[in-house]
Amino acid sequence: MQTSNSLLSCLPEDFIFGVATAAYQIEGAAQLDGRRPSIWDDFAHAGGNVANNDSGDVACDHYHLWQSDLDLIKSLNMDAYRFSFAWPRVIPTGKGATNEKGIAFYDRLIDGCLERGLAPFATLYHWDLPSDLQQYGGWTHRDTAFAFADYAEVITKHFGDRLASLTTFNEPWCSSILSYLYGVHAPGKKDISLTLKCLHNQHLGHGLAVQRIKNTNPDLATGIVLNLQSVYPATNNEADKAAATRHEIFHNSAFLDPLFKGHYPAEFITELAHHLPEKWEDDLNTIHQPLDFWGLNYYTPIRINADDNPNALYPKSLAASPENCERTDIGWEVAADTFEELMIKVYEQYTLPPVYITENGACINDEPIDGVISDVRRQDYLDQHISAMIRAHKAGVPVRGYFAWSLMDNFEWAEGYDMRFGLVHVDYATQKRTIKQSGYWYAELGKAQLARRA
Ligand code: IFM
Repeated sequence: MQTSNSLLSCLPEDFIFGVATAAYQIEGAAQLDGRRPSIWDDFAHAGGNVANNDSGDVACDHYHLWQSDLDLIKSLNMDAYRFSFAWPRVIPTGKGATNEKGIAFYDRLIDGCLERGLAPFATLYHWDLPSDLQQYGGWTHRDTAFAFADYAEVITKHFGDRLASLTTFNEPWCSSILSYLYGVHAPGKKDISLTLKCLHNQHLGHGLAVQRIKNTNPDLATGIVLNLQSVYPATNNEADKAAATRHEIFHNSAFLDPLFKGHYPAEFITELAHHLPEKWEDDLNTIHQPLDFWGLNYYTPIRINADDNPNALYPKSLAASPENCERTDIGWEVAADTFEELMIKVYEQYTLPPVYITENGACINDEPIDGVISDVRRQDYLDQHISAMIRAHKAGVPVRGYFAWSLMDNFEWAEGYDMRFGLVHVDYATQKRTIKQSGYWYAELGKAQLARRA
């Protein structure tokens, strides 16, 4: 197997490498300088929703340590930094008045990126909906889509000329299906009807926001980040194959089709249209906006069995748990070939703009031994997946950049702080950062790419 470093010359010289984070996972300072609560503050504080009842109250204290964190990114030889704005820090009640201190924080952060030669790739929504909007139904209420578009305009007006790109949503699958159907993420509901309303209103919010961003700053590269599932039937039997197809429709096409084709999949409509908001058809043109790029977040494949429970909901699929496969410490299967296959397949099926791999990484919970973190399994994971991405590029996929998830260990949502995805270890008691072996390895890759441009 070729290593990613030996394959680097297959990429264009302007291909970028970066690291990614998200506001609620790293910033902390949750009650400081005018920030009001988000649904994640409420979900975490409610108790019983997050491992150890952890919360993002302090997280990595990046709100105060942002300068040394940006220095760290620079020391890893990165081209770019992907982060998200916290909506409740910028517009604390979700709509209306902006918060100058919150805006000043992102001014410092973005200027700090630019001073260090790091391209700022920003996300508007990485799941921290202002709680004041949730009181009125949050994403299940149509007004939230319009509040989101106003927020997009505020961000674009103030920061747009300094950003390398702006994406609307990070992984809308998580903020709709995982949050409203499986109840694993905030606000922790289990209701198919609310799920479909939330999913559609997020699509609408995306379309409205893209229009506002482009009206405000036509030059700002605009996109959306999807965590597409790479779906395989668990066996060769016909029922499992059919279930895998249904699963793909529900979990991938319900996002890709409206965004990139301007309609929902036919089977999805037959099965579920009665749960969509009234007059959903009228929104399709707004949802289907031209984009400059899209982002793909990829971690693991999913193997599917048919769910033969007569009461099972569409898509009547169950995730299988394959035996004897390599897994990361969060239990996710490692299979880099599936990443390459997904990238190629999605470009065969859709007419898409260029893609950035906006997240990819491994949960490996290795701790320091004598100050050294030898996270060999993360290094291997990254090497295999970057190699797979380069093979997809060679096969014609227009991939423009790769962001490792994550810069540093952080608040891993319902898993709290137990699960570590960082290239940099965080000691949460002291906030000490220690670059892991995988971080040094990734820094060498970044250095080799920089050297190609010298
Ligand atoms: O930590 C998350 C991130 O916020 C979104 N994508 C997946 C990561 C790992 O679970």
